[in-house]
Amino acid sequence: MGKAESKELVQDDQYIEIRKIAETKGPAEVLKYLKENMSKWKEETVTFGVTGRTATGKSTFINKIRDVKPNDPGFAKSGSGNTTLEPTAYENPQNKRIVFYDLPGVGTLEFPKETYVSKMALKKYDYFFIFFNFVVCEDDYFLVCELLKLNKSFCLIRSKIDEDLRNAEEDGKIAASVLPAIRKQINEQIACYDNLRNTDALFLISSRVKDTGDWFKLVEHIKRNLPAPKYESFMFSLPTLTKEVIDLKYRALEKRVKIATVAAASVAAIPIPGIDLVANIAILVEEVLHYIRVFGLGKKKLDTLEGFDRNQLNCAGFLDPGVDMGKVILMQLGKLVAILAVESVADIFLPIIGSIISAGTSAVFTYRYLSRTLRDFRDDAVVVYRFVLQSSRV
Ligand SMILES: Nc1nc2c(ncn2[C@@H]2O[C@H](COP(=O)(O)OP(=O)(O)O)[C@@H](O)[C@H]2O)c(=O)[nH]1
Ligand SMILES: [Mg+2]
Repeated sequence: MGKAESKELVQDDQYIEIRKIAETKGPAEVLKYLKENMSKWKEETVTFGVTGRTATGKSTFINKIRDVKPNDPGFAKSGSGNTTLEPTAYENPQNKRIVFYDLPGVGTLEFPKETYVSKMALKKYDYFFIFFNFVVCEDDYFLVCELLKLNKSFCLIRSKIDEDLRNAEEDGKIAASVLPAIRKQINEQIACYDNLRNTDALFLISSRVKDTGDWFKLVEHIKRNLPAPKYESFMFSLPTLTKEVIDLKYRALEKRVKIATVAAASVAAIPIPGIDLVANIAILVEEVLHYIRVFGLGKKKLDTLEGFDRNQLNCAGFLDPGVDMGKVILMQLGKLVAILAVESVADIFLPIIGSIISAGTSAVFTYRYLSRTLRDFRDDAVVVYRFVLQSSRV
């Protein structure tokens, strides 16, 4: 295991940089670099533009992707049939730097094509969702071409597929054939547009029925088209739209475990007696809190699930009011230390750690503890997701 991991780390740009800092400037600088980089995503702003004709499902989508319910602050009124007259900002309550703008549709009397690009300040957005109902119309295509000129990423969204699935059932059609048929029909229709032929940016979704549609593919498209820290920031505050989102989060957090471990090793290498444990516990508290938030396991969130027993979760020990996180971690660490054979941290992270310290047990425990906690919390997120899915089917 150690060897494969070492190889993986050597190829990673960030690790090459850490190694350089370790060799030239020493462990204190490594720690500083890591702390700054681990929270970099918090400073990222991500600005999404959501556009398309009235009643194509924009407002409903904007609520769904932020997990905002009808009585919550910032709920986007859906079904009003009103045309938005100016860009309206909807922040993600988990992270107010991630903003979805409901944009007026293009090609209306108020917003003719000629002035749309400048009036809407399209340049400021990172990514666009273009909603349509049955066909992609000339005005949608005009926008696509303008976005391409501006070198902006976008996707085409056909929403409400739960309705198609329901209708198909009523009509006695085979459910599995419904979505491929819709996709084929749309692809044939947009084949006349040079810039959309064979597009990889068409997604069929439902904002109403859980686990339905191309949500995962959509998130992957966003991943390919946003700079890494922006994507990370977006994804960390994404609700569990499908089970696969939990895995995406798990993989992104796994990378942080490695970084936190190097941070812990750097702390251990700073020759101030006593500081190592305190600083490492602080790193652990921060990480554990972060995992809880990312997986949507906070007490407030869980309290909204009627009838859910949170004591069944691995993270339950962290959710009691006024809990001392550091103490819980220390206790859990104590148990872990008792069952783990002490190995050298160099076995796990040879290329970097070798240049920081010769050996350090606290970094090993950081690695083992965080890996295990992350797996446990991922499993918790799956338990919660299954519960929500079950309740929505009752
Ligand atoms: N069944 C179903 N209805 C939807 C979905 N998305 C939106 N709607 C409904 O379609 C209507 C128009 O949606 P809305 O979000 O207001 O569209 P907007 O005008 O583009 O913002 C509303 O009655 C929504 O409840 C969906 O995914 N499934
Ligand atoms: Mg709307």
